[in-house]
Amino acid sequence: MRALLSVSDKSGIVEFARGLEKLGWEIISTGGTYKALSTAGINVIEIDEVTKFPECFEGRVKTLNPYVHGGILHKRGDKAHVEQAKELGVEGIDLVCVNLYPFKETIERTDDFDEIIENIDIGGPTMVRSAAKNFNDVLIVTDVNDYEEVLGALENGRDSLEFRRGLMIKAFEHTAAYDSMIANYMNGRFNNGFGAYQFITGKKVFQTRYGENPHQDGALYEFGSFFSENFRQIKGEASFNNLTDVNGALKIAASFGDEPAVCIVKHGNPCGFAIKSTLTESYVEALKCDPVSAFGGVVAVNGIVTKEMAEKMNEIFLEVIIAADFEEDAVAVFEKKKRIKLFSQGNAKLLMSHDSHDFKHIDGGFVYQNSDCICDNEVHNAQKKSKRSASEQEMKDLEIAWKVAGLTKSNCVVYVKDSAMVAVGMGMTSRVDAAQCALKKAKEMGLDVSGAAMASEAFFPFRDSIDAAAEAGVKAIIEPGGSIRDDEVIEAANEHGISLYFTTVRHFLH
Ligand code: 93A
Repeated sequence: MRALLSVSDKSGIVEFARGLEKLGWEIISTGGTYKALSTAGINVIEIDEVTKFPECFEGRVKTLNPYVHGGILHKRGDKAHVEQAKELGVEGIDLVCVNLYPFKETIERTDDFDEIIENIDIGGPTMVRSAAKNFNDVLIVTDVNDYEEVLGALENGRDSLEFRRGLMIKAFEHTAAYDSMIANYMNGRFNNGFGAYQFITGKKVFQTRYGENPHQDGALYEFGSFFSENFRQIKGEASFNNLTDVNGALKIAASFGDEPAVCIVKHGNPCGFAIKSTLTESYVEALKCDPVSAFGGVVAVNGIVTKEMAEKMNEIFLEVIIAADFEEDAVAVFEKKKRIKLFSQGNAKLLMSHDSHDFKHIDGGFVYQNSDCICDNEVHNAQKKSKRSASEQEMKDLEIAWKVAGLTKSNCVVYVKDSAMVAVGMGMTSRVDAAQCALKKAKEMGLDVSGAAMASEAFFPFRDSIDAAAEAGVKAIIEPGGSIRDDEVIEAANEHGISLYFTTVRHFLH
């Protein structure tokens, strides 16, 4: 049996080759891999001995050769193939171990286009695809973390068809991800970043128990390594719905830099948010907005959960807490609660991946766009349209309301008072319904909205929402502006003595 080892990432390769050698395998390698293995005292055949052709064009052509690809691709169970291989002097290659030129590391390190081009691997993916296609007869190893398992399988005769099929799928996922990364980079460099190739592939992180409903299958995929690096399941297993809710909560809680922000989400939308002087206080205030909805909700904490905070959170049933991290004795607080799930990012503050692309599945395809960003300066640069100016605290509240509104399902209206959300109406088919529904709920919760700031993620088409807000005592409003009835809206604000600001930016979220 012969193995071809050609790897850029050489970690673990010596041990893997040694293991293969022990099992009686012959080893063939390309230049750098050959050097690493022979230096370690392993018996290796250099690639040009097989190709009968020198590595050439500065290494661009090393393994692109019929002795290599014929050796991998011919069907061992097909008499004609075997005879032809014999005639042509093509010897079988039964295991291919390849990892590709480090394209990702290169684009992260440099803008030098020549260097980037040289780090597009051609021969590597070709071998991976050949071996994966012929998985019936050939093992294809593309992951450094699989070396031990592969050796174990070979040793114990467990390299079954099923095992090889698993390696084959991984191999095609690997080359697909590699090529989409290149396409994505080129789109970024030459096409203003606009291109959907990034979404063609993703890497499976884990299977969820089921999808949105128990009769659906589900899994988490990542484009890069965001979840592998920043998502730790401290207690419990993340479900499909947990992951989408965590996404909604995280985005809001991570939108205010290092501030001790806490966001409570239910079914993807916020039902509590606050930034107070400590995380515990923020949680307590956030919960007041809608404790009924918060029951079984998902809480994102922009910082580290302490024991004190955990005890507070443990007073009601929460389904998920996602935090930058947990202190050890904070985790212990939840030990006895069976159903609560704790996820952390292992950091000091919450992290977002900040994808520059966004897409949504529609039956038969997907719609694709650049990601929305609710920028800090949208509030700071907002145009004052009313006679009255917002106070410093109202300005802070407007900023919170504006950001939360931009990350909440349209139509939405958000009311914030003293840095805590006091009312929210979202996902409504009319804006005035969103505004009034929020107020109705605040009343039910016994919350006083007077003196609050209010934001709408898209313009108010009529003055009715302003009148309703005034009646509830709202003192400052922020919205994009741009309605043909803006004058009416401004007039209403002035009549009621409300400060009104236009951002000129709309943040629909459907
Ligand atoms: O330059 S290539 O696109 N052309 C080839 O024929 C080829 N064969 C293997 N890249 C090629 N490789 C890649 O070389 C492998 O995918 C691997 O990443 C790397 C290993 O080179 P070395 O053993 O010289 O370090």
